[in-house]
Amino acid sequence: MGTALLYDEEMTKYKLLWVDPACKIEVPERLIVSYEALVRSGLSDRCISIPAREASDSEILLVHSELYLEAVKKTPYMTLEDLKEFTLQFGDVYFHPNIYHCAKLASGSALQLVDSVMTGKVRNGIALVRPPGHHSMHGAANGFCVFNNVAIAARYAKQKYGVKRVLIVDWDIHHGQGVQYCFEDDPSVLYFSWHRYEHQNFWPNLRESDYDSVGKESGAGFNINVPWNNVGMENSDYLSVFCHVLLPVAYEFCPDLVLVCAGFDSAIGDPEGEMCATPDIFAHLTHLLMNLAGGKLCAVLEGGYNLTSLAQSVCQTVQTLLGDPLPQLANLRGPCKSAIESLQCARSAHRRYWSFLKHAADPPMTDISTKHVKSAMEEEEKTEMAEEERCTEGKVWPEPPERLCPPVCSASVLPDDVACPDGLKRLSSSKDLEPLLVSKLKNRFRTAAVDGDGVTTFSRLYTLIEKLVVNEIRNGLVLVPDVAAAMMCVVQDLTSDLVKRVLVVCVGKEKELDYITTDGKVLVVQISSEDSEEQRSKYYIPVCLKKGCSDTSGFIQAVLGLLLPLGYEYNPDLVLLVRMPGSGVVDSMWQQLIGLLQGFAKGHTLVLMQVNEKACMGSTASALLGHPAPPLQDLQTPFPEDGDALERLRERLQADWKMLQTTS
Ligand code: X5A
Ligand code: ZN
Repeated sequence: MGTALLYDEEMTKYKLLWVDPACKIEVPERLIVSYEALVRSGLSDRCISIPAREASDSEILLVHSELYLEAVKKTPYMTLEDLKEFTLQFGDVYFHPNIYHCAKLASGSALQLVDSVMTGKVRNGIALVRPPGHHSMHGAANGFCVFNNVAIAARYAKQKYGVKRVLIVDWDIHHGQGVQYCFEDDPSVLYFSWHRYEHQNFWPNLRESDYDSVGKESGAGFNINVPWNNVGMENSDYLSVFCHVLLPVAYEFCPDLVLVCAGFDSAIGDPEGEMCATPDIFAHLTHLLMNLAGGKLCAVLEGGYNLTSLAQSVCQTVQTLLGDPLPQLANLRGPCKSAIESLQCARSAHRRYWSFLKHAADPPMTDISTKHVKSAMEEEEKTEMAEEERCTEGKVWPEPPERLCPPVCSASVLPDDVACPDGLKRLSSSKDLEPLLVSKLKNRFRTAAVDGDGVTTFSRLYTLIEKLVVNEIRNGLVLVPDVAAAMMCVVQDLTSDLVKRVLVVCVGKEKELDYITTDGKVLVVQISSEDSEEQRSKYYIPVCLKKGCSDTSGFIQAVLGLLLPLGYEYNPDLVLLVRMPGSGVVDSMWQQLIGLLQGFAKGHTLVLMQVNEKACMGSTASALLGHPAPPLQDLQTPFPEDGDALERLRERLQADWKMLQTTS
């Protein structure tokens, strides 16, 4: 199952034919540089190339009016003067004799992509198209857009494949008002958009782009706006909104298909967005959506006007769709004040519709929607920055680091009588452990456990860790007789010299965990039914669920709202995932967890399981190999006391972990 790439040079063959400062950034080179970057990096060769086609009239009419379609149909025959005149009735858009043809190809490309994903020809894919789509409306072109490619694709998927729920994630820096209008009263399509807003002072200056437009009638709750009231938003701001707003709702919604309005004007260097998130953020945004809908994700290009930033961002997105390891994001310091206000407002506007947001705090005291002028806080936050530094032409940023795939994706260390799951490489030989290490191990286990087989297992495990560290192997699955003991030994003996920071995720009960160091070399997050109130270390974080790990609703809430932000801020070099025997964690949840954790430490995850838990080896292996996790269906309403406790835990930890902030 691969990744589809849709591209047709024909869509580079229209351009602005007169002077219009508002439109001069929408150039054919946008598509050319994006595609060339994919070719140069070798990524396009790894994709399955799918031909574009024109969308038919009836497909365009799924979203647009007959009157509008008939009007656009005439544009290929218009004179320059007629085209200018025609253009004037719309906002920030231009027409060209070939744009109608390109617009049909753009929409048709999105539909070809949906077909490829829905028929199982590919797992996911991207369509590089011009003109973009998300601003165009029922009867109007707008914001460089002629037909609403993604909206048409959503209706098409519902009609042709009987898709019940579509999630549209619009990470373009402009509000896709066309998409919002199309699905406002439709609970089968959940639309999420963040956008530069500046209290309605930024184009398209709509009141209805604010966080309080939540959808109408039966669609109430299915439209999520996160307005950015400042420029200069960074990686931390974007990830915080994903962890604390989009993902909880997306998991509760449980889509059958994910469509992305993939605009890259939200990246650093873009003259429209003026934001500061780096191109590698799109690797993570993509990754965080790839375990929804069983991996069925279609990205369709929208904006992106800094050619360098655009090309890099497109490559990061495609490389992630292909399953390559994620780049590490260093120095995430939490969202800025203005971002916290925005996400707090969005959370509170939606808490009545989504049980996963039920415990969200009230909106901040000063209701940000009423302020159409910059607050003192916003003035202070960004104005001391020299205008020149904000000026995007002068912005520089390092090229995203190379994302090298280790020669081996997944390896296993197993007792000799246990069969190795398909696709995993079994480690069977290993060099002898240093005597010092052996004596340490023997000491730890005091007697029986570490002679004979024990030493062999641990020497193989040590070999595995060494190979993870030098990027020879991406991840591993280890079966041991005693997970609790093995965990202590991995953390305290095997990794201490090799790895700077280990994130330990412990699923289920284990008493001794709090003995683990508190010097920051290890961060432990434990999810269980055990209440250990007395624990207060920054690096030992017990999460208690009333019904334990078998409560998938509580579990996924903890993962999205706590574990992910903590992991991003901690930025581990290795993730150790420990499955305590009898934890009760549901298989699909377990796979989701493994999938999501692969966003950390360049995918270096080590899974420790007890030998008698062979039953879940297959699903563990599948997740480690990068197969999408099955959706978490029929989630129950979480226990209110668990939501409360999680919220309190987050509040308590906010002083130490800025990525947990959701209130100002
Ligand atoms: C698709 C897109 C932006 C239009 C900006 C007009 N459109 N000022 O990014
Ligand atoms: Zn845009």
